[in-house]
Amino acid sequence: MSRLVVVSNRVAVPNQQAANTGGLAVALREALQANGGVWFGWSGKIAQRTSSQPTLTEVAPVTYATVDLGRKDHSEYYNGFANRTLWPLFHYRLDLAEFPRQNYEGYLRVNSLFAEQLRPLLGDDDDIWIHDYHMIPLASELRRLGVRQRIGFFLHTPFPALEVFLALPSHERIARSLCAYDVVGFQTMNDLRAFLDYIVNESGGEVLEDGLVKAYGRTLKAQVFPIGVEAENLARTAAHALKVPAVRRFRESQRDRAFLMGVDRLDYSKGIPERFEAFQRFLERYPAWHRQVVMVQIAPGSRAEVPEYKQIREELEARAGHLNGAFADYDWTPLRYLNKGVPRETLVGFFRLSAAALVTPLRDGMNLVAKEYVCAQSPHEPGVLILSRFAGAARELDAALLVNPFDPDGVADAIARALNMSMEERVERWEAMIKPLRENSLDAWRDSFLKALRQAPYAAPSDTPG
Ligand code: GDG
Repeated sequence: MSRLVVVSNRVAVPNQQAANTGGLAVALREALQANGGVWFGWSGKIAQRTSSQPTLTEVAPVTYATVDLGRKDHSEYYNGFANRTLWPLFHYRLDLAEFPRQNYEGYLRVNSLFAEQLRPLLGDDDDIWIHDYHMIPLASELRRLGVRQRIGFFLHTPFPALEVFLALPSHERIARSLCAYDVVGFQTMNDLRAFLDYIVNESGGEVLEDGLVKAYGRTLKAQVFPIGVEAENLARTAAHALKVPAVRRFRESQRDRAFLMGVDRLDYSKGIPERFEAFQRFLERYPAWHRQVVMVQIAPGSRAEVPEYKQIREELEARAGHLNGAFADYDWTPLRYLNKGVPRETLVGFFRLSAAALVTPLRDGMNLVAKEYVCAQSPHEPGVLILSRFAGAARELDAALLVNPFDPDGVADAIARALNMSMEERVERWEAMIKPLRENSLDAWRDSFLKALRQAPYAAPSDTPG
């Protein structure tokens, strides 16, 4: 079996405090350990200058290769094009997307530099798996350097509808870069369809019956691979949840109150202000629930250097203060807003304890919180998932209470419905949701992507350009 090379913006180097040590990092590391390999990406450090070669950390059989970014590269590539152009655009926020050419050039420059630093680490039979919107041009840069190995790409975010994508001045180059891969993976059919729309209507390419794409002189496979979670592991952790002191303390402090839960990276795509508004509407319209219910929102900060993220943080502080000012009493605070992360065990414990979770992004590639929440429930007394129809997860979890996050009254009604739901209905909905989550676990997702990659090339020998 060939070696695997994983490339992602952040690298989970063992024994280093990395932002990225969740389930996904563990699943990728397992794949690397199976046959040996390399994990390449940004170190998370900002230096005076971008490193001229990667720092290598060997933890046999895996080599972790990380690059420090200079301030200008970090600002143009990461804060700039990745997080102020592609991220808002891919989440349908044209109002927030900015298109300075300098940032686009920085994005291409860093990708080309990554390609040059990765090239010498590659073996002839390696399979290369590149993750997410930060790295779209990497395959075409590697191909330019003569790399012929199989290269796959997985997009964790949505791929936007044609009319939205066309607003990107560099749409042609980005789409052409996607076609330099052998396999391009998306979270949902919606995302795949949007990409194929571009191929058919804009690239002059074609989509063949077996799902193959022919465009820009190449043949590749574009396919849906909905990312999963570690279902069994979460269930095991959740079963011991009440042993976690923080979880027990919280339960004791709330006596018999029902508890609603939200967990999101602090990001405007997650619909947190809209959720606070919906909770406020619920309190206004369902006064019988006053004192009987508490909502906990956990929102660790992210991308703090990007102005839109500072803004949303301030907005949430103001809204939380306003809501509690209007409704709290000396012995009841309806909204607990924590602008920090909590340990995973505690989080899973809160999932288990809560009556319902509000997962209401305005747009989300998948949303793992929704899936983790379901896995953490007790089979006999599960909580209710209130889920945005605009999260990729809504495709598989259609037995959740699906809501439109732009409609606060509708979400308020869903909260009331969740709190009043019979145990029989809760169990029925939960059983319908847990089944696909067990079948399409995180490991199964990883393995099916790698299987598709290892079946490349998809072109008939006579079709291969050059
Ligand atoms: C991108 C796409 C797609 C959150 N707060 C805490 C904490 N978390 C964990 C959650 C979950 C993860 O972080 C967040 O994943 P999401 O999927 O919800 O969202 P993004 O970060 O935006 O991820 C998304 C994903 O990639 C994978 O493809 O689903 O659509 O946007 O695992 O549990 N974990 C701990 N403490 C916290 O306070 N321990």
